This record gives sequence, C-alpha cells and structure tokens, in this order.
Amino acid sequence: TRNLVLVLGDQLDGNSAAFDGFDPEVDVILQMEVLEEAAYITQHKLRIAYFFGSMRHFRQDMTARGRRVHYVAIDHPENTGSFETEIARAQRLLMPERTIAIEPGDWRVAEKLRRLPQPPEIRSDRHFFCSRDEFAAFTRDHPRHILETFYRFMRKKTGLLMDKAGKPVGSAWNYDQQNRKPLGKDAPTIPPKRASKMDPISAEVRDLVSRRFASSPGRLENIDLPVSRAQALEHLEDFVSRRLPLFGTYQDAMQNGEPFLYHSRLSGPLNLHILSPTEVIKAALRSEEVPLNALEGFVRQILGWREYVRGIYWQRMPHYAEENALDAHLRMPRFYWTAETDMRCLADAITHTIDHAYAHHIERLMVLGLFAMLIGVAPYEVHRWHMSMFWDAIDWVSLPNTLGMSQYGDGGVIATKPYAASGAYINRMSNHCKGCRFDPKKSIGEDACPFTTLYWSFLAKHRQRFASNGRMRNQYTNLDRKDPDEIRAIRRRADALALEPP
Ligand code: FAD
Ligand code: DLZ
Ligand code: SF4
Repeated sequence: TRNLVLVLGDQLDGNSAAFDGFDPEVDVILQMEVLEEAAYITQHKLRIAYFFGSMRHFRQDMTARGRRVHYVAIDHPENTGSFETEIARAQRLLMPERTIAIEPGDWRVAEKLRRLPQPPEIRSDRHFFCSRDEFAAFTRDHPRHILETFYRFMRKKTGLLMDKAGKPVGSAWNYDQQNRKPLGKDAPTIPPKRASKMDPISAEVRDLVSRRFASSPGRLENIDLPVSRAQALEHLEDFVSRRLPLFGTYQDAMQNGEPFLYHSRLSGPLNLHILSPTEVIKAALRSEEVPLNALEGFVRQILGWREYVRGIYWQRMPHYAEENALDAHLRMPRFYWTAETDMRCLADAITHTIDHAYAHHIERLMVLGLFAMLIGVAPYEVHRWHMSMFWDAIDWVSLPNTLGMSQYGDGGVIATKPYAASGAYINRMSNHCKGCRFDPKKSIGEDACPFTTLYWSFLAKHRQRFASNGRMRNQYTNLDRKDPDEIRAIRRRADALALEPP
C-alpha cells in the first residue's frame, strides 16, 4: 500500500482533500467503527445508527467507484475498539508509506491522531467556506468579531446573495423582523416529515444497534435519516421545494407535537460531510419560489453561524471547554433523559429529542438550553447531554452552541448577552402554555411558570455582571419595577425549583 487514507465518521466526502492524488491501484481507505466513540459518552441509539449507517453507505459508494476500503466493523472479532489501536493495527497490516487524514471535527480526536507513533499527514478541510487560517486572520482584523461582522465578511468573500454592485441582494443584510412569527391559527398545514427509505444496510445497522446498544438512551424507531449521498440529495430537494419557502417566517416558532415544522434536518448530512454547504446553498438559491426572507435566513445559518462557531471552536480549544463565566455547577436534571416533567414546553422538546435525536434550534436554545442556564447547570454538562442525545452533534458545533450560545459559559464571545427569557417568550412563540399546569405570567405561587420565576431570579442574581450591558437595559428596568419583597419571594422559589424541578 502506498497511501492509507483515514476517513472518520464525520468525513464522508469522497472528494475531500484526503483524496487529492488518490490512486486506486496503490491507495487504500481506512474506516473504523470503534466502541470508544459510541461509549466515551453515552449516546442516543439513533446517533450511533446514523454514524454507522452513513459510514457503511460511504464504503459502498467508494467500492462502487473502484476504491479499496479497509473497513473495520464494530463486531469484527479483531476490532480493538479505539482509533489509536485500530490505526496502528491497519498500519501494521497494510504497511502504507504514508497515512493521510483531514482535520477531524473534535479536538480530542485531533490530539489522538497527533500523538500516534506514526501520525497521519493532516490536510486542511475544504468542506468549509472559511479555513481556520482565514478565521484567525478575520479575528485579527476585526477585534470585535461578532457573528454579524463575520457574516457580512463571508457574504462579501463568497459573493453569495450579493448584487453586481457589491451590495446585499434586496439591500438589507437580514430580514429577522419578518422571521419571528408563531404558527398561530391560520397557519398553513405543516408538510409531513420526510422519511428516507430503509435499505439492507440500514436494516443491518438497525438490528446491530438494537442488539448491542439496547441500554443506550433514545428510541430507534424513527431510523429514517438520510444516510447515503443519494438519500441526502433527495432530502435536500424535498426541503427546498416544501419547507424552505416558509423557513424564514416560522424559523422561531414552536408547536406542541411538531418537531420539524419548516426546518431542514440537514445538519446531519452536512456535519458528516455527506453534503457540502456549497451545494446546499446553491440548491436553495436555484429555487425561484423562495422569498428573500427565507433564503437569507437559511443562508445565514449555514454561511454565517455554522462557519462562525467552527472558527471560534478551533481558535479557543482546549480551554474553551472549561469556561464557566456564570460559575454554574448543577448537573442536568434527570427529566432531560425521560421527558417526565410537568413543564409542557420542556416535555415536548425532550420527547422530540428522545424520539428523533432532534429538536429544532429554538427548542434547543429557548427551552432546553434556557432552563438549564436559568437553574445554573454547569455548561459543559449541558454540552455532554447534547452530545449524547442529538444525531447532528459533533464537538466543534455542539460546544460553542451549547456552552457559548445557550449557556453564556464563554462570557459573551458567541452571544453578546445571555439568551435569558421568561415563560412569556415561550407563550408568544408556541401553543405550549395553554395546555400547561403553569401560568407563564406568574412568577410566584404554586402555578407560577418555572421559567418566569427563574428568569427574574437569574437577572437579580447576575445584576453585577449584566446591569451595565446596554442590550439588557429594558430587562433590568422591568426587574427594578418589582417590589423587593416580591424579588425575595421569587428568589426563594427559584432556589427550590433548581433543587427540585417540577
Ligand atoms: P435548520 O433550522 O434547517 O438550519 C439549517 C442549517 O443551518 C442547519 O442544518 C445547520 O447546518 C445550520 N445551522 C443553523 N444554526 C446553526 C448554528 N447555530 N450553528 C451551526 N450551524 C447552524 N447544530 C449542529 O449541527 N450540531 C449541534 O451539535 C448543534 N448543537 C446545538 C446546541 C444548542 C444548545 C443550540 C442552541 C444549537 C445547536 N445547533 C447545533 C445549531 C442548530 O440548532 C442546529 O444546527 C439545527 O437545529 C439543526 O436542525 P436543522 O438541520 O433542521 O436546521
Ligand atoms: C460519533 C461517532 C460514533 C458513534 N462512532 C464512530 C466510529 O465508530 N468511527 C468513527 O470514525 N467516528 C465515529 N463517530 C464520530 C467521532 O466520534 C468523531 O466525531 C469524529 O471522528 C471526529 O472527526
Ligand atoms: Fe413552559 Fe411555562 Fe409555558 Fe408551562 S407555562 S409551557 S412551563 S413556558
């Protein structure tokens, strides 16, 4: 063997830089299913199934292209169960002149590769619009490198949604004010969930996971995720034609019993590199029926947020994982694994997570993440739970979103203020509160909404840090209208709620 080309579970792109100069006569691909990656934190059955299913379909695609794949399946008798030992075993077996890989998506794995006795040559990952070096240069040139600055920089750099004169198409950079509608009574019918078909490989993986990972969290029934390149492309087309036109309008909406609404569910195929962000954006731009508020909103998520959090991750790891600006130390409440809570919004978002290894962005941020921040869960614990439960979680994207955006653990790098809100926000954006035993308007009393109690208590507790933040002025003005006795009662109830959430 001349080159041994490592393809990790989140690198399933046959045209990645690892394949530059690939010669099928003398080069071999190495793919490994290893127990350590499914066990270093406990993981949702669908997440394990999604990785194994996608990896096995990638092997099939590569073989069909005439490339040789050395594939170590999880139940191969000689499988030693970790990347280090499996790479060493393959190197002994195949005796390559060189081992090649692209940057992994996890700092922990990158360190493992770096420390191997025969470390691979690591190539930069072309999947992303912005390389790590470019991001470093961007932050050097823009000391206040918030998302909005980065996003405009990326629009100009790529020319996406820019007109010939170099101005943003439609002459505004964003249409957020049009993108905050709740579903409401006269909302259109939500398109049915798109399910990818079961094929023999997926069936084999389903049986494997139900046998070997029976005690892992989550349900396996909804194993209909796009695992192959062909399925992912169909899924993309379906999204563009049926959901994208209303993606913007209902981007922040929540609806009881409706996990997907107008969201794309493309994070999985994107993060495993089955689809490239360029082709996803191009598919969206090709459609003529998509209004600008939807198009821009969608492009911003992929060209802006996705690239931005990756940049921050690689720039700030490893210390980023330890940041804990609000000094929060609780563990995740037990109901995050079971959905057994009286809080209807949380029960619904957790049910989506258990059933689909998925919740959409606002559920992750303004329900699941918000409650954890308000009671004071340690930010890394929230990230660990998120890594356990979501099909699309990879360290580079989960950590900045969870620890940074949702928990304010990084002290304001990703978000310039904490995403703190009361039950009133959830009530405005969803239909959860009507059927809930709590009242979103109340902050004290048996039926007071825990979010509302905890919100005021959070503001009072962190007054020192946030009262001078101009973007939080209104929030503090409202807090200051409250009577000190009421605030004392709120804080007492908040302490009790944090210890024993209902
Ligand atoms: P859509 O709403 O259809 O959005 C389209 C695409 O935009 C997504 O597929 C995704 O690729 C991209 N995108 C949107 N928002 C973000 C963002 N903030 N960061 C990066 N990409 C974004 N996304 C992940 O891919 N993996 C994670 O582990 C992850 N963890 C998160 C944890 C928390 C606490 C929060 C608040 C957000 C997290 N996100 C994560 C971002 C976002 O919630 C998901 O990308 C999105 O919900 C995936 O569903 P979708 O594909 O239907 O997204
Ligand atoms: C998440 C995951 C799982 C469950 N299993 C594997 C695996 O068996 N083999 C593999 O190559 N990758 C797996 N992954 C993804 C890794 O945990 C990790 O996210 C990436 O390797 C980082 O590049
Ligand atoms: Fe959630 Fe509070 Fe509304 Fe109940 S009242 S659904 S706990 S926001």
